[in-house]
Amino acid sequence: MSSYRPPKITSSEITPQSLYLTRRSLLGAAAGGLALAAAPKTFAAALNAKPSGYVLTEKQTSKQDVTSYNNFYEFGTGKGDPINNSGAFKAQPWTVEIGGLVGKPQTIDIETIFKDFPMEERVYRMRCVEAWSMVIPWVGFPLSALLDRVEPLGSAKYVAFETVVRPEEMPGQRGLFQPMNWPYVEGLRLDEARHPLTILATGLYGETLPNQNGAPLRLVVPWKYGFKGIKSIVKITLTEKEPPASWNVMQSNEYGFYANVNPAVDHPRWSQATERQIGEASGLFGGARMNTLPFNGYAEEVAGLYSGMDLTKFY
Ligand SMILES: Nc1nc2c(c(=O)[nH]1)N[C@H]1C(S)=C(S)[C@@H](COP(=O)(O)O)O[C@H]1N2
Ligand SMILES: [Mo]
Repeated sequence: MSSYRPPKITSSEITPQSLYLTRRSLLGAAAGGLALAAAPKTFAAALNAKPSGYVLTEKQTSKQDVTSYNNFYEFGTGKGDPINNSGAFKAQPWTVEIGGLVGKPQTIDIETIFKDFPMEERVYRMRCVEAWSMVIPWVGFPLSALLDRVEPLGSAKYVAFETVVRPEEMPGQRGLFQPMNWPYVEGLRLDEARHPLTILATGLYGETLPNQNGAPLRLVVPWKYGFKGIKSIVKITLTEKEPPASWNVMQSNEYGFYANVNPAVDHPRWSQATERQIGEASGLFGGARMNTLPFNGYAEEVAGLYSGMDLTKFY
């Protein structure tokens, strides 16, 4: 039996500018007086996990928090809206259309995905651009396995993703206030999409994905800000040109296409140097803070993808 507590968090996690400025000066003044948790080791290839598994050894965010504190604007912009407003959403039956610059375009249903692709547990850190973070035990499979099946052409350089549009089931897509244009879209460079850390998640905490977390299939790219992890995917298209990405299109000076987690480059309205760990003991600013790590702690694995880029710049 599961009973979810009512969401206790206010609709916006974004630090108001006044508080942000106060915090910066406090941090400066305290000069180490505020204990920032030491950066943990990112992940260890767990000895007893499946050969390709990546398991983070940090304490996991509770299932309660992972499934009740969400960003999924199709169900509303409040953190509690996705769990409260997604009860009527039908994640099955479901099909994903894969096409564009591929040799074998096809539409795959979710049952086939579960049957054909062995699922793995991947415990990853997730860092939202709003400066909060979680550690989540996902269930999923490498995106590269799905890409192999459709046989990308040599001309394919990017992968574009689209979320479902169903105003009848998604209250955030109907009514007077529409927070963004639908469908929610995202994209990756093909080499990012093929990186072994990049997965399509079908579950968390050993169960199928709850609607609020992007059922039945969502992207997880652990070294990028959370908004790259597009939910409830219905379409994947291989392209030659960089595809549009919703937050980047809406506000390109605040959200880059690459959106790699980077503590050295602040968001124009708040610092990205530290993050609040959801569910940790309340501290001065409402949660334990730790230093944000370059590439969210996955630099060793992925920094090579960006060797030509100046990491002090915004992308
Ligand atoms: N379709 C869609 N995907 C989305 C979002 C959204 O609003 N719509 N929000 C993104 C943001 S900002 C974050 S931080 C993560 C949150 O994932 P979670 O709720 O599973 O933790 O989903 C991302 N994927
Ligand atoms: Mo986010």
